[in-house]
Amino acid sequence: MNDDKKFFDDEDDEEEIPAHIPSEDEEDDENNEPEIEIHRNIENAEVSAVKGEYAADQIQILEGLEAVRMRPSMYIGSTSERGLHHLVYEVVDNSIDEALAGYCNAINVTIHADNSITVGDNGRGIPVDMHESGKPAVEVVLTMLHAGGKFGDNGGYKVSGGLHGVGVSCVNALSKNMDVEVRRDGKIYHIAFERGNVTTPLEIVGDADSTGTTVTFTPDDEIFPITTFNYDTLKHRLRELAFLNPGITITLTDERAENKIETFHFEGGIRSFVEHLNRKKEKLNPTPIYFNGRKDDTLVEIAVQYNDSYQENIYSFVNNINTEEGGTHLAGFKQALTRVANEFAKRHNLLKNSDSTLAGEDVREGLTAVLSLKVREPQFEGQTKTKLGNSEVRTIVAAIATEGLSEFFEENPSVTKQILEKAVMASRAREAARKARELTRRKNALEVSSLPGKLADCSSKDADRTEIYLVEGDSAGGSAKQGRDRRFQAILPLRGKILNVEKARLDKIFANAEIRTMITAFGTGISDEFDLSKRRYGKIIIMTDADVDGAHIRTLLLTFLYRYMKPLIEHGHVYIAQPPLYQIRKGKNHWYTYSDDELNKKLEEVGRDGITVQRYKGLGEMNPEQLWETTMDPSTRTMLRVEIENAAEADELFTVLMGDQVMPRRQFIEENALLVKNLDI
Ligand code: 0RA
Repeated sequence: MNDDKKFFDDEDDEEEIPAHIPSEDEEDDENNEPEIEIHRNIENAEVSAVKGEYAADQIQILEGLEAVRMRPSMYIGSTSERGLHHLVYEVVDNSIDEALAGYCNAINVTIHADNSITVGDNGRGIPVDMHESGKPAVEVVLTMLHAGGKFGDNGGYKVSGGLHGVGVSCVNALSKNMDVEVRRDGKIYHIAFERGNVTTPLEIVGDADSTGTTVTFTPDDEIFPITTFNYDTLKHRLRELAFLNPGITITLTDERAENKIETFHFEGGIRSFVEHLNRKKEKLNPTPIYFNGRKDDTLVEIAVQYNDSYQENIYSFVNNINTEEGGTHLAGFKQALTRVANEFAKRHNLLKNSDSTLAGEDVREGLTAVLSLKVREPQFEGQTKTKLGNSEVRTIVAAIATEGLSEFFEENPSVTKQILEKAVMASRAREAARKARELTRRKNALEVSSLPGKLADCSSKDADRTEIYLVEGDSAGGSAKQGRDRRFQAILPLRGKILNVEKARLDKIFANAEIRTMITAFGTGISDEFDLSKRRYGKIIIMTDADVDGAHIRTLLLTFLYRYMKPLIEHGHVYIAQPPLYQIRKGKNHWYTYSDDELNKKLEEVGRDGITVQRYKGLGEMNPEQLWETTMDPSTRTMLRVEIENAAEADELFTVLMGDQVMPRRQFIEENALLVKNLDI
């Protein structure tokens, strides 16, 4: 009995795989000819792990939970909000494992009014029989670190304990209270804990006519500085899990808000995922390209849909873990796409002599793709342990993708031509950009100083201390230049509107003076050539007026930084200055306020008589001293650091704000009107 059959129901559809696949980029080639089964268009694809027989004595006991409370970050990454939400994912992953093993199809997550969380599933229920230690298995599972034995040696894909390899026992250790209810063998069992210690031993509390596990926990405020769960953060991950595991229905309920409830269930799996990612874009192929296949224990699913933007968006997952740093699976996919696209383009004469070949990045312009793999023993590498290292996976994915893409291209020549004509345009733009860039470089070499003339640089060269202010307009630029501390603060005044990079290719971007100036000043280069270590400043601070134009310029700048210098944002180098909206004067005293609320509070406090209130229409109305005092002095200013909580959502935000479609933008503005009421209209 092999449950994998559910996933691949056309087992005998074996095909020849081309032995040689050209290598993409730096990766080296492997010549072993893989035996890979290719399967396409399987409706309701379902992934099932091989079932492992469970026995209470298979659970290994490694260590107690004190270690987790002593060093929580070692187990859950951090005790920040990220770590807090990780607690929920850890429990949910266990339920997902039950689903992958074929025993569970419903998971309910509830945020209670007191910020406790319940995760319920209809799986087999955590075993309750006696373990050799004399304790019931459920107690062992919840109090001993790494007590697993559920999968592992017995087969199956280790999904739970994923990113940090922990388990529900860690959640227990870091919870003020935990209540676990198991429905199994016709009975309801209950056990309770406080900070990982049993407070109510396992007892039967009723009869059950179903099976499953319900875990309720309250994160420990001795461990987590913030214990408030964010609905959208949980929603995002649960929806992602529902896309990746199509058989499952996941609900999320928020009892803090008037019983907000959402259900996630996607029969289409990663096809629906790709449609979701592209839902606000103009599509080239109306239905996503979908294919899957396997070799030995490695299962591969890929969905692809092109849109008319200039961005590439590939999301890859291994055992439900988002491999943000990519890895061998991603390299294999890119390699296949580049090769298949070039073959098609040559055969259909889409390339002029001068074009030679399409580069990988050309073929990925406007690409949205989701890769989902199940790998038996994944090796996660990289800084955040989200880069797949297994070398055999590259060949497997390349072969499956070559086959799947070739077939789609052959069967859909007109859409494919559209896609590849876009790639040809991208290739020409890239070539033009390269020439423009070389021209700039040569010019720079001849000039005395290669830095742009408008830049008022700082004297320090220590990129950890220095800052550059991007300032809207020459007059504010003037004030900033006079008000700054020139030892470590540089000022770059930006004139007029900068280019909307969301609607431009690389050649246009290099032709834009304001953008060229920034690239030179920052020192890092852009896109593929970006090099964080070459940055000339530690902080890039966007300082625009507090009005609609200022907001627009700020968004244009952020769009550019996000699309072409993303690591600057990812590493926390990008900030937004917060200039005051009002100055209040009374006699010899003065105060600044940064919002209407704050203004009213201050007016209450100091009394409204005799008072003058100045509303700053723009930065230019502040003199250099005022600008320093309110916005630039590191000892008193407040700034916002720009963070990307979620790449997919950030991408969508920029698409909506800066892209072609008017309706989604209008909708966004309507939905967020309350948040932007401070804008000067
Ligand atoms: C250990 C062994 C088995 C299942 C589980 C744990 C399990 C854990 C969680 C956590 C949340 N929901 C869960 N569901 C199951 C295997 C049980 C068997 O073989 O009967």
